[in-house]
Amino acid sequence: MITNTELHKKGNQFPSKIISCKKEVDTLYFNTDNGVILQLTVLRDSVLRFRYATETNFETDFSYAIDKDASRGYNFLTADENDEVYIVTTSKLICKIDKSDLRIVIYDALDNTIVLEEELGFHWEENYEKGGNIVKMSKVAQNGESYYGLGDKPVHSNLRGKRFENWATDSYAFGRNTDPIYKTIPFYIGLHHKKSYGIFFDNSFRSFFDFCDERRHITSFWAQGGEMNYYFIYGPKMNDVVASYSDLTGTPELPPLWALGYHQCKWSYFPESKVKEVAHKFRELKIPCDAIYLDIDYMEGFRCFTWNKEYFPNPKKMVKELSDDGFKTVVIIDPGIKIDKDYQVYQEGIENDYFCKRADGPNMKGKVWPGECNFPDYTNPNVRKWWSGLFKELISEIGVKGVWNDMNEPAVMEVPGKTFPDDVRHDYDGNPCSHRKAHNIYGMQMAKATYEGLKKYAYPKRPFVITRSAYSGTQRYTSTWTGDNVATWEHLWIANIQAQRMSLSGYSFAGSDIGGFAEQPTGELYTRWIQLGVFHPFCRTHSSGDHGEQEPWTFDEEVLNIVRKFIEIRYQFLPYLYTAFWRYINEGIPILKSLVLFDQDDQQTHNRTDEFIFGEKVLICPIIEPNAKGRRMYIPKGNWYNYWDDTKLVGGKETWVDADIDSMPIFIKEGAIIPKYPIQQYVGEKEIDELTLDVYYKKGREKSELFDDANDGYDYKKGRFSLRSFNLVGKKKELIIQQFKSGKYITSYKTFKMRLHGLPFNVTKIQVDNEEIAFEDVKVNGDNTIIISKEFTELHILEDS
Ligand code: MIG
Repeated sequence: MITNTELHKKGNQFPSKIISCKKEVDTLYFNTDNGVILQLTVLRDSVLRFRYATETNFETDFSYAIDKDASRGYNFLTADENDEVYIVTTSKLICKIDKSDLRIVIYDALDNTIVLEEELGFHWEENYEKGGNIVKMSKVAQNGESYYGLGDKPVHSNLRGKRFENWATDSYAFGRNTDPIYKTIPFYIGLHHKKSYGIFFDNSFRSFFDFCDERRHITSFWAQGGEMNYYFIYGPKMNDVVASYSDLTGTPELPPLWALGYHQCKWSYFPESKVKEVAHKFRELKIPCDAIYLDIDYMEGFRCFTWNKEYFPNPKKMVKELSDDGFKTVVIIDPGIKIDKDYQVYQEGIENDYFCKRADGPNMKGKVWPGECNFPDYTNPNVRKWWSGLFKELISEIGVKGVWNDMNEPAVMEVPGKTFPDDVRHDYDGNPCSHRKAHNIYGMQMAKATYEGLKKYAYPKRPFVITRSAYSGTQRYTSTWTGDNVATWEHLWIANIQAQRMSLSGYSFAGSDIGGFAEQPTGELYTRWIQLGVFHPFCRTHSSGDHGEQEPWTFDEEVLNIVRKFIEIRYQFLPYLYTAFWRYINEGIPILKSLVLFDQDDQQTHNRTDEFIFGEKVLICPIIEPNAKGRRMYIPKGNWYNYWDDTKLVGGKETWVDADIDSMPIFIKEGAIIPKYPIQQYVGEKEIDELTLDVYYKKGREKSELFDDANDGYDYKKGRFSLRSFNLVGKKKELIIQQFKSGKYITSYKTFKMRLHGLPFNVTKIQVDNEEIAFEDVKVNGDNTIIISKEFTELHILEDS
């Protein structure tokens, strides 16, 4: 293995002294005596980009990760120098570049403390075998520093003390600490002295991160090719670090609301009668469900864009019938195209030269489900265009609503490395390269092409895509799941960690195979998994099928009832989740918040793994052990209501929480206003004529939001959304709620049903917009419910003295 920081390692080369510096608008160029160039760009007051070239010049500046709409612009920028250093100052940061060796130290501009300090800084080793450099960077780990992020790594939340590799890998039945697995998100967050920053190493080659593993106080990262090219993102709030990273690499558009419902999947449901039987059972047993998936067996010999006519004689009719019953059909599409001269997709690929090639010319050939296959080069824009077009029939004719991209690491069977050989050629959008560079972004470009096809043919509805492999930025196009997990308790822990980590890594729309893909969960494990899964942005049961059944009714009556209850909870929380999604797409705020992100100043949160905040105000902690009647958990600072019985709890400590099999620890932050839908069997089943608001009294102030729109389509982009923000002010004998409205969308509901929790006084008077309302109209003191027009501006609930 290549090690980065061992000084003795022969071959490391370092920049020498700076001989010149020039500034062009927001970019500075530093040239060293031995020919190294540092390009430092100030993207924003808190975001700096560092790029290094070792020979004459830089590569073409091209990235799949960076969003074309990423913000640029700063309030303040000066460049200075003294005898030792150049000094670049923004309103947030001071960056000093050592004249003798190009090493960098970054300070917080407000208090002059060190945020990030280089150890060896940039260095490199020539790669005589493959060409180019192995590019390296090492930093000093500050006292008490912890590290987070890196996408789907199935390890403890704090990455300190470990080394990681980024190389997208099909990892059937991976386990705790397996590395690498499916995704490559080379973005981490450091936290020390209550300050947080991020590093995004935008290099798609195989890369490594070492957090004080090789040497105790050193953090380093390196890649087997390409440029040292990274972004430094300052917080100091972790929330702002993630938001800035999301701004840089993008967020998705809103998904159709049904995509946030419950999904049922298996490898595979076939024939048609089986699909219908499963769908029918959901309705019969009244378990809400929005989507059903067809895995590879729906195809004719695993040929993408075909149907097995024996199992599915009339797909259009089936999809229509499912749709009439509220089910959206999602189908799998893999990258491998069967080599079969009678198969049209293959013919088109050959005729137009769309497949990836080996270095010496022949098409890349590999075995996957259909047998010997060729693989489209999704890094070629023409290929992506062709691929997008292939979805026309599935989407506009047959009525499929979502597409599931699997095997796109890319996975190849029966070969060493389980993927393409290094010499395979890619277009890389006009920057031809080998698979060493394109591997980690291959799945992303496939998902992008799929998304573009769906978007076109689903219009004016929104597309839904899910991918297994991903690189930074893939969140712009598609949701994702965590791959082939196992039905074990350890994997329930992993699922929880991964969903949180993905959220912290800018990729909120993620979830695990509920119940485990491989092997068979007990009813208890399945129940505990559903309880967690309904609080993940993507919520789907999936299993490999060869280990028995995994539908909610295949365990026993008790499991069925609990599973139904929790899926119903998810459907009730949909407007709350949708609002969190909207904040995510607009502001880059992660939907799941690990406790460290929620309260980084509280040292207790730095090494927590299980507890997290769902949206803004709901604290969740799954039960991840068998035979539990509850568990110990950390309640973050603040006051919380137990969701189940409204008892109040003061945070800032560990505590035991009861949670028998039909329950789990759920707490609501005081002052929260949580919007809820009635239970529906699928999104849109009912016209919502009244929206419930669960109002949790707090002494003091709290702000909550509610976002609504048509739940599909693009009108929200033209201002046809409804955003309500609620200011709650609680006093000793009074509760005031003010509402501020914006947007042009008219919601279907006309009234709010407010359920008041934890009022410390007896209500004797209610005023809406300065008018008293009669008590007959409301049910206060009985079940503490008030029904009120959605148009109210100010509500006073009080006890008259
Ligand atoms: O080699 O399509 O992760 O979700 O059910 C297995 C069959 C291929 C792996 C995916 C899994 C899917 C399965 N696929």
